[in-house]
Amino acid sequence: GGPASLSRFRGALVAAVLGDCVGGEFEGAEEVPMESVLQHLSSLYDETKGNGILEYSDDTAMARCVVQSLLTRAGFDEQDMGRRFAKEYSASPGRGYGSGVIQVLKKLSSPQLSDVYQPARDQFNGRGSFGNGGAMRAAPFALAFPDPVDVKRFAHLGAMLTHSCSLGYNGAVLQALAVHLSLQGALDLPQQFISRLITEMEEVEGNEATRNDARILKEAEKPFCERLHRVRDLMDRSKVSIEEVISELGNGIAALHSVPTAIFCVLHCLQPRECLPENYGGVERTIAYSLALGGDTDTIACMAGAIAGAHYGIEAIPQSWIKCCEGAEDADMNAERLHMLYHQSSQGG
Ligand code: R7I
Ligand code: MG
Ligand code: MG
Repeated sequence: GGPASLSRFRGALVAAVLGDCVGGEFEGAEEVPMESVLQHLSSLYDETKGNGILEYSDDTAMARCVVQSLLTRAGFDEQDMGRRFAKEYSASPGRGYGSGVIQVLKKLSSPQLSDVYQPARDQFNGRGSFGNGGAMRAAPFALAFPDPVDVKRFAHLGAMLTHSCSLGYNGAVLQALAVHLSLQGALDLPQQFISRLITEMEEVEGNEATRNDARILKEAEKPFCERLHRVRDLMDRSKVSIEEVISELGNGIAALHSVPTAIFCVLHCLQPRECLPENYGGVERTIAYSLALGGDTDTIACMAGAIAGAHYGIEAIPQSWIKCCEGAEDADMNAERLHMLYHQSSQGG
């Protein structure tokens, strides 16, 4: 489809859920042989196994709250979104949430809470979390707002409900921007895509809060920009090993060690790769490759899935995968609603 087509919206939201559901199998595994990945994925082509056998985790649970809140409020409402996170957590606490964020989610359910951003600020001795929990649920912001200024602003605020460290929320901004650009068809020109992300993040990271956090955590002055340059270096190379990707970009639970990695997975899988089956389409390649990195596989595959799905569209996703993953059909329906909201706002209504 063309820029911001319905197919791209559906692809983005559905592939994010698939990445989470199929990635759960390997979350936390240090090394994942591609053989194991392909074996795991082969069960998804078996139509008889349908009916959501693979459950989604916190990544999708929270993204669903973001979607519902954006749709119900027809825009960003921090009180509503915070309440939905808290309610979802108390209804299904066993979705594999990060160990720190649970405290925030418990505090968010308190009726006495006056500042909805305060619980997140109290995390990790007042520094806030740099985990990837803000980024893992950032894609819907790109599907709700056509203007990149809004995408950045609301992805930031939406992440701040749980992640107040700049290395956490800036990861969410980066992820939302990547989905935004991909929706516009920007992945047709990969070099330009990465350059635009770097230009955007130069501005996003050009402030005191980012410099402070980076200094305290001993990172480069603009941590995400630095990582995006590494992504560019890696994508220029003809051969890159999994080990190099892990050592250059990471595969961990910090946003800094997973969002640039997810972006790399998408870029690397734009073309067929020797290590991946020839009959795989782009979304399948991207998700399979993300899982083979090990580490935070559900989250990296979820984020890479959203970006890739926005590029290839829903037609690139096997029906049998959708049937096997809990919440994938819901995501498909919600994508249509977000598509309407997006095009309403772009008409100034
Ligand atoms: O970021 P968050 O929501 O976790 C998301 C991850 C995804 O992989 C999900 O799939 C799920 O498995 O969890 O949860 P947080 O608890 O905010 O952050 C995750 C972890 O990052 C924390 O439990 C800490 O181990 C680590 N972390 C920090 N450690 C030290 N200092 C995050 N921020 C800090 C910090 O400032
Ligand atoms: Mg998870
Ligand atoms: Mg995870």
